[in-house]
Amino acid sequence: MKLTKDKFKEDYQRLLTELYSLDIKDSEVSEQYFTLGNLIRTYASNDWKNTNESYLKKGEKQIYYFSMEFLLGRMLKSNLLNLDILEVVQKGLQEFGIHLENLIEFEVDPGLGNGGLGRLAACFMDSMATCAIPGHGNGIRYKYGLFKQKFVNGYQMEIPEHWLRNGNIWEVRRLNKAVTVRFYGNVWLENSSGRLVPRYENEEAVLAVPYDTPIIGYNEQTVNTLRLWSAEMHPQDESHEYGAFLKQQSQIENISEVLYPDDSYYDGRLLRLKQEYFFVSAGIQSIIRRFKKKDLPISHLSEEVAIHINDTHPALCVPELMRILLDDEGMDWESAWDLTKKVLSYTNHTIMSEALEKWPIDMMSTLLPRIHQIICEIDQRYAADMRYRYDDHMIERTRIIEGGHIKMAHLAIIGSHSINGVAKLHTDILKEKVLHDFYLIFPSKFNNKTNGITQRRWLLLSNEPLRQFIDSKIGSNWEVNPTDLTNLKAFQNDEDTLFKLAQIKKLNKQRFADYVKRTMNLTLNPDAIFDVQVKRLHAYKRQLLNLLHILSLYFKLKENPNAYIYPRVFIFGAKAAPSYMYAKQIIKLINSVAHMINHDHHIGDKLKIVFVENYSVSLAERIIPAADVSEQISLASKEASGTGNMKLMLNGAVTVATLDGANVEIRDQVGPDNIIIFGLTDKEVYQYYHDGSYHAYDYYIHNPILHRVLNALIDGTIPGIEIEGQDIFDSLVKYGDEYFVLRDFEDYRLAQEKVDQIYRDTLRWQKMALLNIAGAGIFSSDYTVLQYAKEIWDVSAKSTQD
Ligand code: TH1
Repeated sequence: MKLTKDKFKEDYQRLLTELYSLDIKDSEVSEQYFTLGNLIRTYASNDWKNTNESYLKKGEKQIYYFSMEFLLGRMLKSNLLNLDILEVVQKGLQEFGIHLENLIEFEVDPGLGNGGLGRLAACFMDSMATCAIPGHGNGIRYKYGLFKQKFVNGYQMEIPEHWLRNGNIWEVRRLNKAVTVRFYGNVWLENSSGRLVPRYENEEAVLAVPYDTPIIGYNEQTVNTLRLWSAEMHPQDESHEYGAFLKQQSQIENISEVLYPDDSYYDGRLLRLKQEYFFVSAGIQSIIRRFKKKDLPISHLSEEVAIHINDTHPALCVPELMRILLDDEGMDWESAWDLTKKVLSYTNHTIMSEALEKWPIDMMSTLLPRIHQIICEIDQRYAADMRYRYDDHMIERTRIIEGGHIKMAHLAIIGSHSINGVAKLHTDILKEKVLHDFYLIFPSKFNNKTNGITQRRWLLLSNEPLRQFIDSKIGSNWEVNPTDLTNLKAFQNDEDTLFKLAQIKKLNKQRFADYVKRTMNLTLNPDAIFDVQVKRLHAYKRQLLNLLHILSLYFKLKENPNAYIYPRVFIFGAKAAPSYMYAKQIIKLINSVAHMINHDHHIGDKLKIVFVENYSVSLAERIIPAADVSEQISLASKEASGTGNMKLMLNGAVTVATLDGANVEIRDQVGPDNIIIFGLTDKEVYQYYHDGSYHAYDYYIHNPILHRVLNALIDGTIPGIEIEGQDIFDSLVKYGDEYFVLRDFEDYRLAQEKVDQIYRDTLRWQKMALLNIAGAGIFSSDYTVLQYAKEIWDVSAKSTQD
């Protein structure tokens, strides 16, 4: 938008006085923050209104992205950037003596997601608005987001995060758009003029109230909507006796109270199923109501609406859309089924079996009796349809209801026209292994959409020095067309460029070091290699492999204080699900090793471990620009894609990686010389599963370095980990080492020696860094959503140039 500094100052001064009856000089950060937030909203409000109006036209197909999680991060700076007023506002505030940075830091980071899945949804929101795709989010307005992590004596403690305490400047409550969602009760079908219609009794009605957040595109016109639903007491119930009222109120509000803190894990609790149906039903009802404003027959729904299911958590979209088409719209089964499949599409994000949702039949039939009926019918018709084409085993393996459970992935696949994986390798594994049966039955439904990240948050906002530097080399067109970053390749042998790149990295490392000094009172050497592993704590991601290697360096230095190791700072950030004991033990272990090494005066600057508390989007924005090395070391085949890997390369980190998830595509982009690959391949892992020939114990016995390191877990070397050390030791040495940590250890150690060697040659290292930045453009989520739009949702992005 066009805004001059003087106009901004005038607006700001007036609004602050209007809101708080104060002069700027007497205002505090909170007042300054809320004033700016309010002002940004008014600046965006016309575009929001116009975007919404334009979307009501016939033929303007709307995309709805259904997700349990939207991990947006702070929004002040990104809204300023996307409105293209960041600089004007910064300067205007400066003249009032206000530092924009302080207002940015004042905002609470809303943690409405666990990790990659939720952050992907947030990147997609930003990219859809930027690419002028009519795409909206649909989710839950959790009162408590992901817990706040604290370390107490090295153990993770979880503290509730009441992110709404100071209010939320970005949302609009729209009570007039509320809908009713029904649970429990009895249902039966009655004949009414030749048609079976459901009759209900004793249901529990919940009011779903939407809160809308504008999603501002970086294109001067589009403002899309993220609609999050909050559960409230239904007005019809407010006449109850007071005690009963309070009890029921808290039961109902429970539905949108808290985000389940599990990443890549299924915890089959009733409340979770309630949450899933709650936002699915509310979302679809509001979509249908909006569609009806277009005055088209319901059979046109698939021309006007696409609904995307982010993992299986919203898979109840299948029976819920069927319910509405059958019961409310009076369609026949076949037409409703055709339409449902045309509207819905599904993304699979994991092959980990413990993450696959399967709900007990009884739970479903009690909580959602009508939905249960519809699922049964879908299942029976599926089995009947297949009977002539496939044998009984195939049908049993693929049907929705089996062994007393409803398999949500099967429901999503059967009920939609598209299923995609999130990286090439992941999609291939789905097709060839995990979902092979379905691939045989529905080959044309399967496709790949490699994940992406928004270059706006992950470079323009969080790494201004690098942004300016790139602009000075290749101009700024890469900001809207990120594959233009490949133009940086022209400078790969330019010494001046490479030294400047090294300087920028050092500046970012110094900034992060200052933060660590301030918050943890730990001094870091900015000339050390900053080696980063930030992601959820999960056994398959193998933070343990990283830690065992650190211990090997430590013992090397202990045994030979003159051993020349290039100084390193190992940076960890990770939350563990509160009920995931093994992951929490690993946190305790990392903290204990950190304590031991950081306090060993003989080690000094050569090794440091920083385990940041409460890893979050805002912390990622601080850490990633300061990374030299990106640790992407999951067991091959387990990490569906990864997206931190993309953020880190975009900021010039060199990846140490297994050939897993999108690491494979990163290697293809940068070439094998600019990434350090190690470890088993997915094929080798499957071979081990097949022949059962992996014996972790042999590696413990035969590799002396590994032997020494593993013994340290149980011989008292590391203070304070008696129980954890033994349990982790046993998991690796005695109980099979599920994720092949010992198998990959030696290869990883050698890969890390390579890092140490190459880093000594600044020009060589910075050339790798440069080529990583140059190759990262293809991983912009702008391209990813454009592919979804064209190949799955069947909508074209409007040109943003007019
Ligand atoms: C993650 C995947 O583990 C990760 O590899 C991928 O990059 C990311 O999704 C985005 O596609 C997943 N997060 C969850 C969270 C839950 C269940 C399954 C997955 S898979 C709750």
